[in-house]
Amino acid sequence: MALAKSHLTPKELADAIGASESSMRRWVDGGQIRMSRTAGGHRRIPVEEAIRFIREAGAPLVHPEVIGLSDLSLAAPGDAAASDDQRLFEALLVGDRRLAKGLIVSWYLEGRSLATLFDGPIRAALSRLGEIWQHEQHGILVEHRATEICLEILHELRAMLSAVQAEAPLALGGAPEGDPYLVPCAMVALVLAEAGYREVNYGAQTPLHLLADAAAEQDAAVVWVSITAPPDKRRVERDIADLAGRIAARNTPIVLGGRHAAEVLPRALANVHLANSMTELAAFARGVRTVSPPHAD
Ligand code: B12
Repeated sequence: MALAKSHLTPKELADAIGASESSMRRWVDGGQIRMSRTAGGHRRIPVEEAIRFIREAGAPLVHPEVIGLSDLSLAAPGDAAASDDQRLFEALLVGDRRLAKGLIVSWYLEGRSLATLFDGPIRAALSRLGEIWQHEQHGILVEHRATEICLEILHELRAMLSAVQAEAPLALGGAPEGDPYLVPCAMVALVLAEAGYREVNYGAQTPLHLLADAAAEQDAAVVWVSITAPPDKRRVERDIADLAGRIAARNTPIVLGGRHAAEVLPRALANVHLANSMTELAAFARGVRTVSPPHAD
């Protein structure tokens, strides 16, 4: 994990964002920044809390290295003419892991939601990279390397999110057997974590009938399935209908998404929902939390 520290002193956060210690004291006293105390009584800021504050206050991170994010300096706006999509595409095209991470993490720290980044520059870059192999064989290597870099960045973003409460509702899911796509699954898990869910991502190639058992055992509030590979339509639709039927008794919704999800959407099942993007998923997740009291915080 890239974050060098789990906690910062107030002075370290002040240095990182170029603020004075008196401003920091004001924010702490005003409750804008939550602190904990060491056994010796010293004030410490959990690094995820520092990140939340930076995002919400729009504070510039002038010394990212103080919180272990030195790669962000690479992402300083360079070629003003290049769009975000283009800059990320180029970084992934040449396998520049540090720049790709610097770009995504700095956009996140500017306050952009994970869902917007996933539906926007990351999806666009992977989509373009996915075209290359059709013309040049080495495109396969480029695509594999870019996928691996994206997965690493998604793991790093996970570590930057505020801790989810132990009693938060649980969301679990994965992609069905025959579907090898890991990035969409990791994105779903992150969007749900950002929306305040505890999440379990079973990832690619998951037998769907096992999700029903897991949902019952773990009292899941939401089950999700990502369908990115062209599915065996009849089998996957039947598996989804079975899964939906088994979790319906507990009023658990199932949310389907992914480029081929619409093809396996069982008809007339009230607890099955289709979401076309991570942004729609985030809205759906917030909706479930507000209408289902047993799972609310
Ligand atoms: C990386 C990749 C692979 C990797 C995956 C590695 C891994 N372990 O994850 C590997 C190498 C395995 C692979 C294999 C193949 N691939 Co491929 N692959 C891609 C690529 C470049 C990126 C996929 C990705 O992760 N995208 C990022 C995701 C997040 O974006 P997304 O899929 O658009 O998802 C968005 C929405 O659908 C939604 N969403 C997704 N899931 C969910 C879930 C929920 C619950 C919700 C709410 C929303 C949601 O949100 C996302 C963000 O906006 C795509 C290109 C592309 N356009 O996506 C090709 C692509 C999907 N692959 C393609 C092909 C042809 C193949 C192969 C057949 C190649 C081959 N000849 O072997 C195989 C088949 C594999 C299989 N079993 O089906 C084609 C598919 C064409 C089609 N008709 O569907 C594509 C489009 C490339 C292309 N332009 O030709 N691939």
